[in-house]
Amino acid sequence: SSLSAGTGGLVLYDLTSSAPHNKEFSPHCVKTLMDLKLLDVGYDRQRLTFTQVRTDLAKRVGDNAATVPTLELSDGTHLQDSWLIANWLANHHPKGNALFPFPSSRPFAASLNAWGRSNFAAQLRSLTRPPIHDSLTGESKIYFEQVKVGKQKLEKMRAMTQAERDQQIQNCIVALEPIQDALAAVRESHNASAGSLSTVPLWLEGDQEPTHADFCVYGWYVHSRSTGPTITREIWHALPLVSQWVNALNAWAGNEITKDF
Ligand SMILES: N[C@@H](CCC(=O)N[C@@H](CS)C(=O)NCC(=O)O)C(=O)O
Repeated sequence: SSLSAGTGGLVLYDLTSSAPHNKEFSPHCVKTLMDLKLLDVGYDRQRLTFTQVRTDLAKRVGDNAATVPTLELSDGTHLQDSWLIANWLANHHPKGNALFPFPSSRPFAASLNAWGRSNFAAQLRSLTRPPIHDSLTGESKIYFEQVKVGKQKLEKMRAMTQAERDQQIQNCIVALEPIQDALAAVRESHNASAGSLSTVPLWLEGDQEPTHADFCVYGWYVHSRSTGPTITREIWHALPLVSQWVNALNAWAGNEITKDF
């Protein structure tokens, strides 16, 4: 991979479940993994459990509230937060513009981040938390149950009926409708201007390559994968353009990234 002067010697601190699963399930870390792939930046990837984030990483960055993704720069400073990292890469990498190629790219990606947190995640949460808890071990499992979610809430999620689960799945599909609409709009404007013979755009901003906007949504797809293949398929392959987009991004991400989902 091509290292430029500004982006050499990077360390990415990323979240994982405990060995032997080593699952990638953090919606925010996925954005950074994909940003770095788009720019073909080399880095040392340090995959941490919740407990390691709360102890080792917090100590390293000198912040008890440390979160991942955290990017450590070659001068030892740290960028915590996927949005800050994306903007730093955009400003410091020679091809950084690819993350936010248009004047509308930052507001668009920011709106997708808000959609993820306040809209999609609210519907998905009760489906992902029990299986994520299952994939953890030791201190991380206890932390997730008692501090992050709460024992009673987790038990309530586990006790959901099939009908309640199906309702949550339907709510997730409804929450994905604006994404389907955005993909449809990109195609429409492509067909209006470029004609039907040129390649149909696959990505949310209609460009040749995916952009940070795509990664903001893809992070939630990866997070959904913790529910297992059946629920993932029900949610993400219900709407045809979203389904195509997911398949295209999985292929683009490649096995090195997708093997951990
Ligand atoms: N604003 C942050 C959110 C990061 C975040 O919430 N990270 C979670 C993992 S997805 C975390 O580090 N959690 C550690 C903990 O809960 O102790 C971003 O987008 O980077």
